[in-house]
Amino acid sequence: MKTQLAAALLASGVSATFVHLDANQVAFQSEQSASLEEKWDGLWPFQGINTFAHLDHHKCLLDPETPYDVALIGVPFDTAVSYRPGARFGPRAIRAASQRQTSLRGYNQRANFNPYQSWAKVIDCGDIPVTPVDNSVAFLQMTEAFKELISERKSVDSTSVPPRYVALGGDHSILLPHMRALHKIYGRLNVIHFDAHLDTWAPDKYPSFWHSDQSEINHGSMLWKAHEEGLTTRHNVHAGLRTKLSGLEDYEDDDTQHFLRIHADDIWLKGPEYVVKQILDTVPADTPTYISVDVDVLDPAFTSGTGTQEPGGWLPRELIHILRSIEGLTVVGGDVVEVSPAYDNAEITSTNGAQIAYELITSMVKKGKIDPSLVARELI
Ligand SMILES: [Mn+2]
Repeated sequence: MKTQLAAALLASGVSATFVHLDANQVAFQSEQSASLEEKWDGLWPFQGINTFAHLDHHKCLLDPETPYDVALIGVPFDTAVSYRPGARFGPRAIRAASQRQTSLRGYNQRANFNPYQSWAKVIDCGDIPVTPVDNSVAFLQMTEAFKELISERKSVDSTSVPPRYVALGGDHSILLPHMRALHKIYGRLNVIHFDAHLDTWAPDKYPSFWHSDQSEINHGSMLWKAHEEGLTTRHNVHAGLRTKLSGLEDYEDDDTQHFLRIHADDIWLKGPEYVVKQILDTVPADTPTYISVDVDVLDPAFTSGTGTQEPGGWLPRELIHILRSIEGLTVVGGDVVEVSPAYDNAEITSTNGAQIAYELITSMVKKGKIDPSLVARELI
């Protein structure tokens, strides 16, 4: 039996030295000398409780003293959608799809950088508890949570710069509470908005006789609301557009909100470098910038699991290339939204969502610490 085992192991390339040891003897020796961490802390990617990329989990809202530099925060909210609901399950799906990201296998070859083994402490802050039965309460909860997460705590290495977040949605309206909190720190923000849709629609573009304050905010009007509230600059970009419109007057409304529009077809008709140049020519590199990625910017072939599909979208490799090409911008926050796993096939959408979050984290850590002069004076 032992000879057969040796022959099989040799055939598989295992060294002869190992083959000569008795299997029980190896186990015994290892038990005598190894620490608990050596023996039991080596989970395979498919094992363990799912945090994003196996990062340490802290309930950051319950523990304001936990220091960190960049964090993931789940926002399981989807009651502002106009079509297919289900993105409340996005954060847990993205976390499950992120399991092949680990600090040991976290090196991003496109960026030549491992965001999980650098200066920044990167953690998973869990989810914001959001009610699914009252949107006015939900937006209050999300806004207060983001304010607490960002305003009330300091990052590890700096007393003057708050930590940064990549939010895992949730429908796209979660951008608004995130930007409200960031605005209190940095003032107006440039927005780079990867999406098939404009999301700058005024609420009356959704035809309904019935109206209330909370019906102003939905996942197609939150950028309009952000502009109304003075959260955005004049240097904003939509990228990947191919939405159907009410008419060209939608673009006139969009113009008043100071967005440059890059259409989905531009990436193959004019090329990826055209898209990169348009973004970099519009967004000043050293001013606070928010990157929001609706996964429906990708073609439905890669995003069955989303709420409002639009045929003719980008390839994942194209989106990744664009994100890598704008990594020099000053990203103070971002999100990945509209992953809706009930419609997803074979975790394709959620795996793309996890990759996008990884690219955003890579950019935020690679760029380095935020310049304290960007933080509003009275907050230092
Ligand atoms: Mn959107």
